Amino acid sequence: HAADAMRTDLMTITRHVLNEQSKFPEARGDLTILLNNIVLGCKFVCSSVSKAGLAKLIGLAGDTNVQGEEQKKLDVLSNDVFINALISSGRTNVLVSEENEEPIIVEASKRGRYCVVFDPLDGSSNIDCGVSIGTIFGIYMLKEGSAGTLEDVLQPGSTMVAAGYCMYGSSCTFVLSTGAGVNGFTLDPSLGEFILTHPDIKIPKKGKIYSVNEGNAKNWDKPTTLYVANAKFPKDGTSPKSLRYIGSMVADVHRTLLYGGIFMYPADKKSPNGKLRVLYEVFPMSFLMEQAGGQAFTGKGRALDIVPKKIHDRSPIFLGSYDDIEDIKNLIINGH
Ligand code: AHM
Ligand code: MG
Repeated sequence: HAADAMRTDLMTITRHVLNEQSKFPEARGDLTILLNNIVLGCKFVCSSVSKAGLAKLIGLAGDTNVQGEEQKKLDVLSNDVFINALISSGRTNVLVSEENEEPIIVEASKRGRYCVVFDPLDGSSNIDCGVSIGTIFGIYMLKEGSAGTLEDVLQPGSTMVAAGYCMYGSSCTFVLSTGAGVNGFTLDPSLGEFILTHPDIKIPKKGKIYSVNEGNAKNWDKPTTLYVANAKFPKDGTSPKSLRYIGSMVADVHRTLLYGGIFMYPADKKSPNGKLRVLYEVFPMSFLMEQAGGQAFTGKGRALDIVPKKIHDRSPIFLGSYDDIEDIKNLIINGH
């Protein structure tokens, strides 16, 4: 019976990644081990996020609690957890975190073949009010012959071997691509395991939602202004689009992936490069979008073709349903 089979034959994230890797005879299981450690970090953050409100009762973040120990802020705590999980996997080499000014070069005895770029807890303005936040990561393989330098992570996003995010929302959701489509997993708290719940995610070809911080409209350029005006007052007789903006990239991108539509953080007069960071925000999300059949565009070209110059570089980003990104491209290229 199919329904019973579903319940007794659990596709955990580890099993799924092992299956995917078995298609590559040269794979040594290193990526599986690395991803397992990332998953561990996400489980830890998930549990901490759900207790964040409680933690406030015994002492403010950054304060000392009743035991007299310093309480770490959630984003600092998450960063420490991920760095430890990544280094202890023995599979990493160069790490870039949003929380660290400089890249972390893993000590020789613990080095492996992978570089990981990550934002341990994105959407920090949403922590204190209980709105969804998330972890974003991208994985590069060390360049042929490299011992591990900054050059290994200053690569276009198209060379990533895997990317994903974990959303700490009403449930804890892990979305992953190793370059063969996108799959979504939900944490079963009773098992402590991520179970495949959204196999082979494909973004709808066209959406009915636009997602942008409209408070910046005063400083937008003409194409962005026109796009949003068209979304509200369509000239072709179609219904206006709905506006959804959470202000947590992981949550806004997750909704875009599942429901379709466009998410944008465009350039504006105050921020000519937008706000979002290329390596650990724009690249992983663009990788997932393309793998799900959508597009990611910077306003000038394909987002995954950017060659970052510095690890904390920013870029404008328009990502989402294939047709919706075509619309913004046409506006930028043709002015209508
Ligand atoms: P953060 O890394 O400081 O949390 O900022 C990134 C977040 C994204 O999650 C989100 O898409 C964006 O900032 C929202 O910015 P704004 O508040 O300007 O709309
Ligand atoms: Mg961030």
